[in-house]
Amino acid sequence: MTNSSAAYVEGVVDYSTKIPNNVGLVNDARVLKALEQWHPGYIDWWMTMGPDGFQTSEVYLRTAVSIDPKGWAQFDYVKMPEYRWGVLLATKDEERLVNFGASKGEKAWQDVPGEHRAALRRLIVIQGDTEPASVEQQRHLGKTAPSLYDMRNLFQVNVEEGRHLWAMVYLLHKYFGRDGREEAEGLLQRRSGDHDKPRMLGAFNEATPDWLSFFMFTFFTDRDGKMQLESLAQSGFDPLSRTCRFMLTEEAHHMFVGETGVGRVVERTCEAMKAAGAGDPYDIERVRRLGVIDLPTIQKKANFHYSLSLDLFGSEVSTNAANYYNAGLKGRFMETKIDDDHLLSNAKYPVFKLVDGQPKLVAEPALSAINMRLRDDYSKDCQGGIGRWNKIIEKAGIKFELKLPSVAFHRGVGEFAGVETTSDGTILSNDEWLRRRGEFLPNEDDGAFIASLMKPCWEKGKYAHWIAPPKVGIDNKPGDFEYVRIPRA
Ligand code: BYC
Ligand code: FE
Ligand code: FE
Repeated sequence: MTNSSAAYVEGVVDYSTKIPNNVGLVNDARVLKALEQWHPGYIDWWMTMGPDGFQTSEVYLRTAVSIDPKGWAQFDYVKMPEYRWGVLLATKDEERLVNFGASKGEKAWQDVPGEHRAALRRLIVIQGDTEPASVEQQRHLGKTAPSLYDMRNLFQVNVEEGRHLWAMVYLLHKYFGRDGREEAEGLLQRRSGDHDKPRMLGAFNEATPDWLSFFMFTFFTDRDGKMQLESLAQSGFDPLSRTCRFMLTEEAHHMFVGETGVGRVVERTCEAMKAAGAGDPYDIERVRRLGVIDLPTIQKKANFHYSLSLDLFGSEVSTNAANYYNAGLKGRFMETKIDDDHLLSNAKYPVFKLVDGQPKLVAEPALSAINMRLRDDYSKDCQGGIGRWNKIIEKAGIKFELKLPSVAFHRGVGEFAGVETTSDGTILSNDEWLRRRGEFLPNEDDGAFIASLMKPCWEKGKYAHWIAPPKVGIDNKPGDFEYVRIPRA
């Protein structure tokens, strides 16, 4: 046979190098070496900060053998530290253009334009920082998994978030030279929730203490990930666009885990209420005695994760966002499908602002309101899932509706960072907020109750009492499939 470099075919994942990839690393000695040197630090991070207690378990995981849909979903048992984390980009479109901003109409950039170097590096580093952060946040959850099916989904999400870190680190090594290398090191140094070297964005320093939080996180926060990746997928910097397009195919599974996870919790609660003839969703004590999570507490968890995730969109009115757009670096959701000039020179966009102490819509220059627009698209996307959860409740004949809280509620970033409100956006004094906070956000009791349910259920085909089994297995496996093989201690 010929040497491996001759065998490299665009689009096919090359497993001959230590780092599986479809970017021809075999012909790119400098970057291959840089990534090989970064690899041990990554594994060290995975062993110390990745899933605690399951590094020798065999997990039924999905990996990519090629980037077309068929070659992508290959399943097999792997020990997570042996997972082949790789660099996978969507196929290159030679005709692709910069589709918005001042450089609109130019050929998409295959290299980093000098004047946009700092901004691009910053966007890539922020994106990269969230990926390992989420793995750190979720590292203790395996121990309380409500089933082997759920445990496997957690680990699938974790290894893919690890791969997303690889995706950003590849861009840093390939396109940013020495400072790229330093940033890649930094991504392994920061730690979620650490006092001295925290992760960069707020929501990624919060705890994910239980499985309902995990499902809410993958529903709400991974969905911010989806929206941010969608807008970076529009980037005029083509390698970033291609990277994000492939990541989005993985992201879909993360949101599936979140939506069906919460849906199954809701379903189980409704079933138990019906079976016991406990029709009042607000009789929390009674519902909890059934060993399931009451709907008002599920609402509070949603309030918490939605509000934290809204903060990830930055300020409603942002010059950073305007600059990124104008520079052609970060576009709008579905940019190329929008029918306008893609320059936003005179356009306006309605922004929710605090006017005379009340939340009101105010027309702002659309260019400055890019974050707000993406956030609105995000809220619409969230609303879809909420509607599907409500269908489950309705079908059970229970009078309760889950809702997204007001965008003014519990905010740490932007227009509403300085005020406290009820979940429907009525402004509260500080005293009232302190007194009523527990009506809107999980309080200590709620946390303790949920924690009391978090007992491992690792028998094949069995599910913890508080969550319904899924409709279908992963990879169409039967109900009693052993998704994770845990070695006996
Ligand atoms: N926490 O102009 P502003 C994911 C800072 S999730 C702390 O309002 P901008 C995933 C900001 O940096 C997706 N600080 O905001 C999900 C700025 O600092 P400087 C992650 C914050 O820049 C689940 C200042 O406040 N990807 O992938 O327009 C599992 C004023 O900023 C926060 C991205 O975010 C915050 N929440 O927008 C795994 C994409 N928000 O300049 C993974 C890349 C803002 O004063 N990032 N600040 O020092 C971006 O596009 C933008 O940087 C942001 C902020 C949307 C984050
Ligand atoms: Fe990710
Ligand atoms: Fe994700």
